[in-house]
Amino acid sequence: MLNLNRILLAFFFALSGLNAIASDDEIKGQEEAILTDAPNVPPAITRTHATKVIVNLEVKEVKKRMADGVEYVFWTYGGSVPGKFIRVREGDVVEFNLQNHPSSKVPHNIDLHAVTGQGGGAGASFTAPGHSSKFSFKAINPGLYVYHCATAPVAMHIANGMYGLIYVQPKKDLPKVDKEFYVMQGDFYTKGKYSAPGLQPFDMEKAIDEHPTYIVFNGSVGSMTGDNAIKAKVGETVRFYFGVGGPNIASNFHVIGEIFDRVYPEGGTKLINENVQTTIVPPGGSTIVDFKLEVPSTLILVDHALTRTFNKGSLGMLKVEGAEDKEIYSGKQLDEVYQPEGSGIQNMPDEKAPKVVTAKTTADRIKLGAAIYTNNCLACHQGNGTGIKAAFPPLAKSDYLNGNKELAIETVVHGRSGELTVNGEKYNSVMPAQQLNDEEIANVLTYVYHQWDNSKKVVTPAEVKKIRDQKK
Ligand code: HEC
Ligand SMILES: [Cu+2]
Repeated sequence: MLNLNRILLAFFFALSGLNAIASDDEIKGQEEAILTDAPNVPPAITRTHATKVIVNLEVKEVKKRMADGVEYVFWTYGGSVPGKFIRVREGDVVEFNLQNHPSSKVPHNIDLHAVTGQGGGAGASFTAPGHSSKFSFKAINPGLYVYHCATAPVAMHIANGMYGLIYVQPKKDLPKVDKEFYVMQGDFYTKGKYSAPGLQPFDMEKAIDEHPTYIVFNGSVGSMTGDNAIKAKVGETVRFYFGVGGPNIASNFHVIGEIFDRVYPEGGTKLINENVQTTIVPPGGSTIVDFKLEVPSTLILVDHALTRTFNKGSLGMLKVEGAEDKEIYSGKQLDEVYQPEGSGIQNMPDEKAPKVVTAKTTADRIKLGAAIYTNNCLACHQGNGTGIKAAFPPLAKSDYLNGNKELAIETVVHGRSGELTVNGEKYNSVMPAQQLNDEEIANVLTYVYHQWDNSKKVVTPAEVKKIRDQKK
């Protein structure tokens, strides 16, 4: 008798337990998903029950800007790279409609890493140009998932931009933040070199060798710099939903000038790491990072494998405006001469000190200047003098440089900071004063003036000295 009672009791509790799950997971009503283009994220879902979510996503092959003067035919989910951000809630049933625009050249499909089922939906969504496919899945696992095309050759479809993120919001969502951003990194392979102008075709050989020409955030060089920079205010907390489409290159995601207060490694929802500088994100993987903005600055988003950032494009900016807090960050407090004893800068003459090579002709000056340029200027202003959009102004055909020799000399002698307009583009950064002598500055500037269709001015050491002396 006692046993039977126990069994009945257990049965009763089991039933009530089942009921609790059933009511939470019971599908009530339906709605169409709000889809957004990067860097925007759909609003948080506030409903507390599961529903049927209808996603309509259109695949389009479009010609778009890869970098200034460079175009590429991207294959997209929704018209841009990365594809539309999809947000659903844990427990929702998603009805997925994939349309392939009639102008597409090839069939496409979608493999969502949030799907439990054959191929993540790939087979069920295989869609010829001018057709539409439908399948549905239940979003059982919360987290941030990559989706991508899985039509052969898969790596090529991904290399052309076919990826995006789907966030399955946990029943109990992550803590609220003030602003959310959507960023994806991808590697691109073009026949021409980085920045080679015109419409660039895909290069399969470079892709197989994993030698990307471009590694960028949100589908192009400069997608989040200058006027496109994302913005927030001091005091706000921000969250990045960050993913890597690849196809091949993992990201060492880092924000210069901030620390991730919280990281949800690999886009999962269980583990939280705190106080992280750089987090690694594999192709086909993601991460969620949160941080509070304490002081105004321009934060720089990078792949910390830095030649990718300075030579292949993976650079973004988050402009933070608001009041300074000099205790958290003072800015420069001192700039004075440092000459430890025996450093020999003023304690001449030293027989062993290398003699300054003096150029006798303009040709000499240009030749000596070329080496100085490579060692002292190239890292920022680039080998071809084009600079980097919104970060380092161009020296090639620069109206600032070509317009006024004295200003150019002053820039190199004393460095400069603050707002500056070159060829109509605004810069607001810091150029450090160059530790070069008068002869060397004359040489490097003469070299620069004789490159890239510049105005062929000649700068002499006497002119440099004059400007150096003026500010003393
Ligand atoms: C660490 C990066 C860096 C290095 C190295 C550097 N610059 Fe600059 N340069 C800048 C930045 C940033 C600016 C814009 C500063 C501003 O916004 O006020 C600039 C501005 C200039 C300008 C004026 C703007 C223009 O485009 O005409 C000249 C000329 C110039 N630099 C020349 C040089 C030369 C020559 C060298 C090497 C001797 C050099 N720079 C090295 C970062 C750098
Ligand atoms: Cu495809």
